[in-house]
Amino acid sequence: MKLKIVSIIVVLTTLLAACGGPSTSAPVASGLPVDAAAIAKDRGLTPDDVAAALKTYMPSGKTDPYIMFASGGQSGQVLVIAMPSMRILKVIGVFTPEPWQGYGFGGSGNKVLEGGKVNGKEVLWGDTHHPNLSETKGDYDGEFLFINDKANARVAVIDLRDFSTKQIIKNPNAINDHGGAFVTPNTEYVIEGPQYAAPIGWEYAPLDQYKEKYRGLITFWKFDRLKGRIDPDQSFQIELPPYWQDLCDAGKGPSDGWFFCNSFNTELATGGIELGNPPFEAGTTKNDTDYLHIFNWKKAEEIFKAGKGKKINGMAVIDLETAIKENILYFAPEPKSPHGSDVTPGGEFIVVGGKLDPHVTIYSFEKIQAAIKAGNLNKDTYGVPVIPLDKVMEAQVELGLGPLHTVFDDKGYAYTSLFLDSAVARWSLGGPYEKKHPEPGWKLVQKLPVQYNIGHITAAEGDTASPDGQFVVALNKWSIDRFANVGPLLPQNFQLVDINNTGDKMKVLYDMPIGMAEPHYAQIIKADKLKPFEVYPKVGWDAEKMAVDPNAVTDPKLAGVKRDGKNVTVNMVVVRSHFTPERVEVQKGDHVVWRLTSIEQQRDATHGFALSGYNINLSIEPGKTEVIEFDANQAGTFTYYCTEFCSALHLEMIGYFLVKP
Ligand code: RUQ
Ligand code: CUA
Repeated sequence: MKLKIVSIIVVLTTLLAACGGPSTSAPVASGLPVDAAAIAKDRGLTPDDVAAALKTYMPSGKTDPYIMFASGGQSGQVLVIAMPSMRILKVIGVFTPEPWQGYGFGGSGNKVLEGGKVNGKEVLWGDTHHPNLSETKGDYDGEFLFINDKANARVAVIDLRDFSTKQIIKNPNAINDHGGAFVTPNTEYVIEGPQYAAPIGWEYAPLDQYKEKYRGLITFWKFDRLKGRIDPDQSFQIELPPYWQDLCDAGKGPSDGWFFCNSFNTELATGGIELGNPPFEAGTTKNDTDYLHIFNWKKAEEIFKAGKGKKINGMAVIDLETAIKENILYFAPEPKSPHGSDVTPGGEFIVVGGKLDPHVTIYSFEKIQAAIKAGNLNKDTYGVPVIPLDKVMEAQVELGLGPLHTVFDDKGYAYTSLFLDSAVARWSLGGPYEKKHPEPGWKLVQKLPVQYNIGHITAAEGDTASPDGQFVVALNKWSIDRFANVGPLLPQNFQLVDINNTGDKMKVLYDMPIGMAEPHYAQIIKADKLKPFEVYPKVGWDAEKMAVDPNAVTDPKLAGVKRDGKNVTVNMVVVRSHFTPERVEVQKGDHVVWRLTSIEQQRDATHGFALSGYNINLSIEPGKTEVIEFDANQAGTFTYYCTEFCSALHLEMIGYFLVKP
C-alpha cells in the first residue's frame, strides 16, 4: 500500500514538473513528495484517499470547472457550490428573507417576496425541491434558474446575471406542488406539476367527495426571456384526475413538444388511519401499477391559444374533458409506487423508477407514438386513454431496492439513485447508446454504496441533450456516522462520485455535509457558461427591474433630504467610507422614501445599510440603487451604518436618523 502512495506521489511530481511547476532541477524530490508521503502515512490515508484528494483539491486562487445549483430544501433558498472542490460560493435567498443579501429587509427583495403571498398573507419560507436551469436547444444556457416551493405551490425565477431572485409567483389554483420547476428545451415554459390533489383553487370539499371534487393540476408557466419573468397571462393549466402526479421531465429531440410525469395514488386513497381506514402509506401502494402521464404540450398550447381554456381565478384551465378530446393526455402503467421520470439525452426514452419495485422501466417515445396512432385504447375511470405497458416498454433493468431518480453521462450510461439500497446504480443504455460503451445495452454495471439513503442524484450537465460525464453527486438523506455529532438533527450529505471512466470503476471522492435543510435536487453546469456581472453595468442600477433607476442620484452634491408636506425623500450617495447625507432628521409620522445609490465601480466594494430599530437591512453592491419606504412611526435617535467591512474607516461609515416627537 505504501508503495502505491509513493507511486501516486511520483506521478504527481512528474505532473508538476510537466505543468511548469518546480523544474526538475529544483529540489522536488527532497521537498514536497517526501513530506506528502509522510503526511499520507501519518494520517493513515490509503492510495484511494490520496487520489480522491488530488482530484478534488483546488489550490487557492484557482476556480472550479463546474457550478452546482442545489435546492436549499426547507430553508427556501438555493445553494451555489463549486465542483469538484465542493466549496459553497453563495446561498441565494429565494422564498426566505436573507440578511446578507439584504433580501426581504426593506429593499427591492420585499417586492419579490410580495409575489409569494398566499391568500394575501406573507409566507416567508419555502420547501424548495427542484432547481432547473434555463435551456436553449436542450442545453443549459446559463441565463436563469427556476425553483419550486412544494409547500405553497410557488415558482421562483432567479436571474443568473446577478444571482438573485427576481420573481415569485403563486399558483392561483393549487396549494402544493412537486413536479417543478422543469423547463421545456427552449425554456418556452416552466412547468409546475402538482402533488397532493385538492379541489381547484383549494376551496373546501369533504374527503368523501374526493373522486368528484378533488383534482390534479399541471401548470405551464410561459417564460418571457427578454423580460426575465413568467407571464401569467400567457400561461395555462390542465386539469388532471386526483392521482398524485409527482416528478416530471420534458421531451427533447424526437420527443420535443411532449412532457412526462409519474404519479401515484391511482387508488384514490384518502387516509384516515384514526377511523380504521388504511393509512396513506398502505392505501396509496395497493395497486401494482400507477400511471405515467404523457402530455402533448404543443397541442395543449394550441388549445389554450384557441381560447378553449376556462378562466379560474384568472388562470386559463383546460378541463379534463377537453384534454382527452383534444388528444393532449395519455396514460401508460408504471410499476410500483413510481418516482422520477427522466428523459434520455437524445429524447428517445423515458426512465421511471419504482420505489417498491427493483426495476427501472424504460418507455420508448417511438412506441408511445405508434400506440397512440394505432388507437383503440382502453380508458381509465376518468376517461383518459391508457396505453398498455407491453406496447410502450423498451426495457426493464433490475437495479436493486428503491430506485428513484436517473441522470445520464456522455458515455451512454445512466445513474439511478437506490434509496433503500443506499447505492448509486450505473447501468448501460441500449438502443442508440449501445455503441458508446463496452457493455451490451440495458444492463446493470455497478452498484456503488453511498452514505446513506440517497434521494436525488445529479450529474454534470446530466439533464441536457449533451451530458458531460466526469461527476455525479449523490444527495443523501441520512448521514448517521459520517460527521462529528451535532445533536439529533443531522446534516444531509452530498457525496461527489467520480464517473470518469467506463465499467465498474465509480468511486466516492468527497463528502460534503449540507448544514441547512434537505436539498432535493441540484443541477450542475459548466462554470464558463455563466456570465454574471462583475459590478452592476451602470451606476444607479435597479436590480429588481434590471435597468437604471431614473430617479437615482449619483452626485453627492445633489444628495440630501427633501420635504413635501409629510413626505420626506432622502437621496443618499454611498461610497467609501461615508454616506451622504450623514444626518437625516424627520418628524414622527412622516412618510419616508429613502433612495441609496452606490457610486462604487470597484469589484467587491460592497456596502451594507442597517437602520437600527426599523428592521431595515440592505446590501448595496457597486452601482446598485435600493429604495426603502416606511413611515417614521417611532420617535427617537437611531443610527444607520455600513454592515460590510469595506475599508479601514468602515466603522466610521455611519449616520444619525433622528425622528422628532
Ligand atoms: S423528490 S428526493 Cu422532490 Cu425525489 Cu425529493
Ligand atoms: Cu461601507 Cu463598511
